[in-house]
Amino acid sequence: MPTAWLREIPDSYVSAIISDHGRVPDVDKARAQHDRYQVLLGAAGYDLVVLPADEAHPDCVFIEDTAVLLGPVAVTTRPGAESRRGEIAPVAEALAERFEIVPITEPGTLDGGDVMVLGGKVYVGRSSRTDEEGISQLAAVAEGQGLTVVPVPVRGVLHLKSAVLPVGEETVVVTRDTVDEDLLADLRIVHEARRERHSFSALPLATGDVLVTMSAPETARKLVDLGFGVIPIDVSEIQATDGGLTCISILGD
Ligand code: CIR
Repeated sequence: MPTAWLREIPDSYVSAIISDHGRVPDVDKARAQHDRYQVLLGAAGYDLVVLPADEAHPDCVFIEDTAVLLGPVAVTTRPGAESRRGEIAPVAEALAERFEIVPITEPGTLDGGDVMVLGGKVYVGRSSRTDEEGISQLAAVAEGQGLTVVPVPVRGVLHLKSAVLPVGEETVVVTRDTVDEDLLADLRIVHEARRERHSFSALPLATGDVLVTMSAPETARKLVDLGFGVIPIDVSEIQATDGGLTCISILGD
């Protein structure tokens, strides 16, 4: 049975890191949206492991940033934002029941939101949060499993998966002018609709359907036209603090 690891939203979520594009979130509404997300994952057949919130870590709901699953290994990260480094331990403890834990160590930094595993390749965003050393530590694990690592410099967005969203085995939705698309040459690229810039996020499910943000209907329509089954969900209060649909879970087989 596929498993989804999630983390509850603390009251301190109002103090999450917010970029210039963001705003202070409504915590009650964020929790209702997070509940709905859990219902949809459950309906798609995922076994849910929901870790408690940590008031000392306002961004802890963004569990994706804390670990990357690569086969039998969970690479636990060293987040680029210092205020987030204390999020790792409880996630590592939960994942240790199923995976060998390999940590990213100082001085490297890596956020899980910068890592996209697709088609036998591991694309890693070089961003304000993930540095060269973090990428090379991740690459050592990935290459040991026969996976090719493709570093992808990202600009104007927080993470690689803020702008390059996998929606299927070989298809990604890309926000224009954020990455060199030649680096994604093996993949089919669908562009985010121009008037929905930075509104689209997605999460492909084990069922083959794709969760998509309700704030990007034109982009969702492009996917429907390509034959994808899309399930819209409102995560406005997650997007308010620069999150998306991938970042609030870690999905495993
Ligand atoms: C942060 O700035 O770290 C959080 N407010 C948002 C993290 C989003 N994570 C993700 O997309 N993987």
